[in-house]
Amino acid sequence: MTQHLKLYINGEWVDSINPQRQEILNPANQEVIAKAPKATKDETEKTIRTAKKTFESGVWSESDPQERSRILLQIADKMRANQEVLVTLEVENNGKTKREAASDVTDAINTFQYYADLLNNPNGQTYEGDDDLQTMIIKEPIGVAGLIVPWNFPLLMSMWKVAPALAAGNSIILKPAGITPMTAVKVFELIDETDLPKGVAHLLMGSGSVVGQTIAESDDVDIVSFTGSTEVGRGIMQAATGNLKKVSLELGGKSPNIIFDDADLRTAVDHALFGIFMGSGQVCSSGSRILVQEGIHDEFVAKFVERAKRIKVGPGNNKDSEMGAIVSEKQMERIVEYIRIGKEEGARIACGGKRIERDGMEKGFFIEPTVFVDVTSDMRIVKEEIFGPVVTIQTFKDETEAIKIANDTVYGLAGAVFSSDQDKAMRIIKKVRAGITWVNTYHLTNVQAPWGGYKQSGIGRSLGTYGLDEYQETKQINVNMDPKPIQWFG
Ligand code: TAP
Repeated sequence: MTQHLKLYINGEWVDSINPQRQEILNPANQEVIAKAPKATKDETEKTIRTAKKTFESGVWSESDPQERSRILLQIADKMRANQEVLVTLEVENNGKTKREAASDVTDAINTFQYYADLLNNPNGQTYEGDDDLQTMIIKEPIGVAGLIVPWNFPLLMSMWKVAPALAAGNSIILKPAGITPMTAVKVFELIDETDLPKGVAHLLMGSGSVVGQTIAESDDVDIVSFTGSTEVGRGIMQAATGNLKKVSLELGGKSPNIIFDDADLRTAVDHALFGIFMGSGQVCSSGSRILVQEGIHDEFVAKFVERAKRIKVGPGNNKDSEMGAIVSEKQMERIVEYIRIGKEEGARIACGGKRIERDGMEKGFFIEPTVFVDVTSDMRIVKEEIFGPVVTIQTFKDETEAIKIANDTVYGLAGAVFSSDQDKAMRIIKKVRAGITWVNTYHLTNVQAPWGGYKQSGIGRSLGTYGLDEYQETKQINVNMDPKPIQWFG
């Protein structure tokens, strides 16, 4: 039976007054799994006002850090008890494999656990200055946090924002991507069972141009934290100028994966495959530009293509599937169009290049792992983010050229180097203009480490202590420890 989703406002599940519904599809077979409400501008504004009122009441914003920590742990515990349900929902709604979804759910739980633990640490600084002046530097919540997330990691991207924003004491409004609300709804059902005061956390489903835009524009929202495309991020920044709200942006990428001829080839091929084809390439930090040193190009391509051809593509809930569906027909068509552009630009397809419509995948959105060779830096497939299982392989002569090609992009999210010479690897990675980098590995990271990009890949950082800072104001309190006149005048 199709599930009818509701909005979660002020601690209640409510229908939208808008009769329109968004059909939520399983991208592996196009079955309708739910119908989601599309909140109106009025409903969004009303929710923002409620969030603001709750913030001003102090019920959460002035609560003890220990109390906030306890409730974050409640959420983590409830998610842990519902791990299987969350995995199933993520697979059904996003199309990713069970293995990928399970890893996302674990990481989401760890994010709550991490921020709960962080709240038990000492916070702030003190400084003893001249004239008996004692200065305290303290952190406070910002206010109402609007959290807007994309469809590629529906659960994880949401929880990377929800956990630190709540930890800091803010009131929050989460807007999931229109097509992937299922795991966010489930987590809010779990949040509803915890001791989080009503009115602190709200969930609004609806279109980006209505709900998202209203959040970005509102004078009553104090921070908008957005993950998504660079294009929409730019619009959000403009919309936020009215009240000069804080803007935190995690945007796109076109990340270089640099492989030197002294790298262990088997390891480099293996990690490069993971770097691009994990999540069907719909990952902001994907290693979508492989740069290989001249001497090993042919051998690398032969080995890489041989492995790419063997990747088992199929429905995410099939235990043999190694790469799942593309999230939507629209995204699949975008990827197919880029493959067409690549061919037109003169690049050569070494493998893949087509939609898969066989073996029970006829109704789903599946694309073959696709490798382009004979590419040049000026091609659109090398410059623009495709956000699918499509990779380009270029060559470079030496370190100088590797750096030049790697940094020849408007993005600066991620990058990797493979070499058995650690000194060289460090020299190169420090020159890659990106916020998330790897040496002899790809994608792996920790919740303790800040995540975000240089250049047009964003502003600010998620995770770690930096991730908490994003949702906090910093205040200095100066205390005169020996009050007496200073006689500045007269
Ligand atoms: P977007 O189209 O940018 O959508 C992201 C979110 O913004 C969705 O919730 C969307 O709502 C909403 N939105 C759309 N128009 C809006 C507007 N005018 N005002 C406010 N919100 C608006 O991205 P996507 O297609 O979902 O995701 C793919 C992109 O996200 C890729 O470029 C990828 O690189 C990037 N991404 C980056 C990261 C990091 S960590 N850097 C992580 C994941 C994804 P609707 O769904 O209703 O349109």
